[in-house]
Amino acid sequence: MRQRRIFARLLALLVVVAFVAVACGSSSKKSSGSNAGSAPAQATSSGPINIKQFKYDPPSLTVKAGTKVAIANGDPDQHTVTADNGAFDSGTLKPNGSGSVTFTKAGTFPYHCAFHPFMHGTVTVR
Ligand SMILES: [Cu+2]
Repeated sequence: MRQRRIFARLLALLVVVAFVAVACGSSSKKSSGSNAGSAPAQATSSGPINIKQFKYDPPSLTVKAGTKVAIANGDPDQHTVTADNGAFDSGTLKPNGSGSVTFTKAGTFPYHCAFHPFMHGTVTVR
């Protein structure tokens, strides 16, 4: 269990490092920092969905119909990924546990956490 957590952190770190590398590569010369704080905000991702500190990361993602998306719960609390309209439901994700949800119908689906209704995310299925 503990190893899994460390692995998840390493993975997250890798993603960050990769992202920074790409960001640096695209603006190879150090121009005086006029674009600090305006990182290209990619609003969508194909997953996985990470839950940390009662937030979904990324808050919105776009997937093809039929995609199974992994969910990692990094909180010491249980969560779910539940479509507002009931189209999908991950079921309970245990504290520091994981699960998945398969998106079958095309459309844009706001979702929430059944335990914490203030938690919101959106998935677009194509
Ligand atoms: Cu929750």
